[in-house]
Amino acid sequence: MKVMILGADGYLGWALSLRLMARGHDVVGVDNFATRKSVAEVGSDSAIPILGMEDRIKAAKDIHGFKMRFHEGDVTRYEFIHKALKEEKPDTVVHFAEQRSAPYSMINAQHAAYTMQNNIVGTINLIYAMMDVNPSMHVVKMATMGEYGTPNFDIPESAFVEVEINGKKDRITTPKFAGSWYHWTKVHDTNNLLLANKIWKTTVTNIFQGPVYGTRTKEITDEKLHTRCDFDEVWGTVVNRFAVEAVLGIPLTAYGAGGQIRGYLSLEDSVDALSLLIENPAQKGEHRTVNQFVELLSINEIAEIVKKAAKKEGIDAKIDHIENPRVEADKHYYNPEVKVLPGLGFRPKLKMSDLAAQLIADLLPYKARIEKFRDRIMPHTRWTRTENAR
Ligand code: USQ
Repeated sequence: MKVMILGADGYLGWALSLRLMARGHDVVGVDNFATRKSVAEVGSDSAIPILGMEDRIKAAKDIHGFKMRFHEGDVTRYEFIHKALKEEKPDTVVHFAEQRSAPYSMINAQHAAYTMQNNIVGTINLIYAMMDVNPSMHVVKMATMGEYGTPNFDIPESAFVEVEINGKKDRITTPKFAGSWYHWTKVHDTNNLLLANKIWKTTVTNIFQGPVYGTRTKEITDEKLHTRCDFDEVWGTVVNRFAVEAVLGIPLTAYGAGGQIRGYLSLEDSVDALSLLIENPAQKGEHRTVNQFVELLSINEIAEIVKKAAKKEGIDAKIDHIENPRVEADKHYYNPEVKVLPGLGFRPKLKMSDLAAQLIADLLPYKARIEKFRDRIMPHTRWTRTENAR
């Protein structure tokens, strides 16, 4: 099938491009390189060096014989995305082309507004362009588990729930209470996609994914094929950050009491699950909701896993509980439902405890490179407004 990946230069986008080509799909990438620029803006870089897009595509051809086309451009420009869809006529569009960092969105008013504009406008443009070019296209949209926040109820894998208010019953959208401007952009996208489905019967898979970690997939067999791996306080996610901290000998930065629970999955499991959802599309006119993660773990459990893995690599990692720069519950109930992916045959391959040592081993050769960004590790982007005013 022909798949267009918006955000093909990103952590997931590049890894998924390789996986889909390995599975015989025709892949067209789209990206405006915003992540590269925004990571440089906060004075950081990927822990592992990555090639530019032209060289990546050449390496994928030389090493695996994959052929990939690429359009450079910004999905917030309607004419661009409309033209790309019209020219390529994909069966499926995967939408990853969003600002994906919660801390980045919390820096100040400009960063909050950029995140809102970039993410919400990009998705609206995709909806309209798809309706104009091919209304039955399958849109695979990256949402986030963080849309729900950490509610004191079981999170259903469903866009709607039934409620009774004053004795009257109705269906409402599943309640959400996200914890950053970034996470709220995803809630707004979800609502906009639900309206498109209601009025135009669009075909959508909306994926509520938890934080992803790791450096490898089956196709990343050569350093020329690496996907990015961020670790700084703005762009790094917790597991990759802990692994880098272990490599640098910095105590693992557990925020607050460390009882925050999220649903984690490895990069390999993420691209595996995404491929399944692409190859088993939503029914025509269906808005399919998918909760995507493998293990529920607390920050304290992750810190212990990384500490143990570091020991295998000869590193004696320490764990520090530092003041939480975010406003979030660090002791809470968390129980999201997961039935769609298992129903499609998704079987996770490895747990974090199996993979953490490999992640650290993959980062060790780049210790000198990462060392240059040591001062970008400790959190200074705070959710409290005054301290970030820049
Ligand atoms: N945390 C630490 N120490 C650190 C970094 C993070 O304790 O050094 C904690 C955070 O306070 C939070 C948890 O780890 O409780 C997860 O934070 P994260 O930075 O790994 O992930 P998050 O900001 O939630 O965002 C990431 C991706 C985002 C995706 C989201 C899925 O950047 O694109 O939507 O994971 S989820 O978390 O389920 O919303």
